[in-house]
Amino acid sequence: DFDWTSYHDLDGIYAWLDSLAEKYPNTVSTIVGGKTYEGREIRGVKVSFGPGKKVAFIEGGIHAREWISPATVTYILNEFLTSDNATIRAVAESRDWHFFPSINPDGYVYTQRDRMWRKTRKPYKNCYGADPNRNWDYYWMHGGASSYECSETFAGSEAFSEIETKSLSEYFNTIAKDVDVYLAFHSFSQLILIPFGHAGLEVPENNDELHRIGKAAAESLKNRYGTQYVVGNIPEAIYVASGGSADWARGVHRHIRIAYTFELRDTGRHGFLLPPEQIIPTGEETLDAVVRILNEVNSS
Ligand code: 0X9
Ligand code: ZN
Repeated sequence: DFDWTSYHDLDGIYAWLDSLAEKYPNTVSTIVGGKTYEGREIRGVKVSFGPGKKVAFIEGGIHAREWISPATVTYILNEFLTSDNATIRAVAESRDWHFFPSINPDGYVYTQRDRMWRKTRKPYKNCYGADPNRNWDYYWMHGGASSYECSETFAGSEAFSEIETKSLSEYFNTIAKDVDVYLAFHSFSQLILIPFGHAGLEVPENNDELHRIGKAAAESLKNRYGTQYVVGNIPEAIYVASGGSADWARGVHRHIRIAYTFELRDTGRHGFLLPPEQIIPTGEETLDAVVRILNEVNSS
């Protein structure tokens, strides 16, 4: 049975998504957002409590080894469906939601054999895979990305060279006009990252708003267990990194004003190998942050 006391493999996550569509047929439908080099589907769910809502898009697992990301995304999805907390309910029902817990499925499957795998699994000359968070077509290869295929930050042979990012971006383009919030979940470092990541220090037109809401989210997150997050634009808070998914969403679809990339627990003690005992507390505090972001957006 699906729970948040251990990490689940891709089949387990996909079976759980199917079970949600069965259990909540009026609210949840499964969606295919794209496909992978090895022929898998990038699967997700659409959650809709009624017509006429803006869409919030949530992605996890773009980096295969960051297991807390799919676990947290599924945790939040489950709470939106089951919580009877009035604040959570109001936020859940304020949007349609697209949840994609694991958008690099080939990589995630491969981490069952090679736990520290990060990239996709398409073969290149001397090595496998591109960094799918360097492969999106917005300022592609404009800093913090490598053209060497064996690098962990290999940007791919061109923008959208990876079928995962290309197909998911095409899916996204079909819903983009209704999207107003984009959230990407990674680990680790406890950061709330604001676009943009490419060299040159471009900031969004609503940079101040993104800082204000990001800080409010970090405060709500901290209120649960004292976990401290740093909020900032990508180059200052972490490093220059171009071709990221949230940058593409915010940069290409300029009406999507709210875009963040979370780096979840921890700050390095366990790193990518975050113990499963921390899934639920991470899920709870991250839900607090997401609820705060939506509450801020909905009231401004
Ligand atoms: O390097 C990355 O892709 C992210 N850090 S991680 O340790 N999870 O690999 C940071 C992403 C920065 N975000 C964007 N450029 N959008
Ligand atoms: Zn990552």
